[in-house]
Amino acid sequence: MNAYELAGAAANSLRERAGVDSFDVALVMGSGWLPAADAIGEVAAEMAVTELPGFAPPAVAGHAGRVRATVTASGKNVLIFLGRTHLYEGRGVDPVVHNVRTAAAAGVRTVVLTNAAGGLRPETQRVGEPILISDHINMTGQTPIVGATFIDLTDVYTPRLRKLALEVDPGLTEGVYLALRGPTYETPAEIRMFRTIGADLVGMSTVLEAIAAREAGAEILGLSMVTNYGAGLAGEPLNHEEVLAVGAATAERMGHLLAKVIDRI
Ligand code: 8IG
Repeated sequence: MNAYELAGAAANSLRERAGVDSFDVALVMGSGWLPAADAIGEVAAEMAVTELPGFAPPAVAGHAGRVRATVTASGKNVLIFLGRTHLYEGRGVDPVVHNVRTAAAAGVRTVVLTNAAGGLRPETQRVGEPILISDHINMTGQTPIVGATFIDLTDVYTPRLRKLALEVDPGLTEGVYLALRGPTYETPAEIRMFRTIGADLVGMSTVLEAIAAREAGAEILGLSMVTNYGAGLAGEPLNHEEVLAVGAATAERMGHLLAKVIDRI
């Protein structure tokens, strides 16, 4: 079975387990975004992703990702992935984008990708702030697409969805997300280079999923939560308690933002 057939099998299993014929929207919840998942709607079913074909076992024992089928107030069927597989786990690209391919095979036409990221613009960005991803720079050295399939990436992060998010929360700012394989963080010299080439956020996820979603013809909304500043930018590194406190304080704003955007898609 190739990666696309495997996603089809996972989608069929998911449909059966959730008792839903087709899903409308998929949400991928990165670190810091999990509490926001509860604001989306009524939970219809939830399982460990490893109960579906093709999902990688957890990188950390006992921390398998979960997938939740949710129905919104307006009756939209939303698939929520709680956690994701990262490229730095060393399993290659296909397991990283299996979530998005499974969602697309289950009917999803809109994918919302969220993550936690390092902020490269402490002048204008606050820790705990959600930022709309306007574009990306893929420095993972990877792509989920094999062969002569030339995908246009002019509008990866759908302008219509960004506009919608800005209508729901006019205080949002936008930024360019730069992705690296990780798992190392950057050196201060690398952070200076990334600022110079036009990045506003740095992280280890999202771009490969975005490319796979574009290949599947889905529309994409991307959101980063700034949880720290890039190496060498802030005077003092933030402590973990501060980061968690800011995350908890903004979870409600995130949940409402996502719920409102999904209802207006
Ligand atoms: I949260 O500063 C988070 N994820 N590469 N650099 C990279 N990934 C991150 C960072 C960061 N912060």
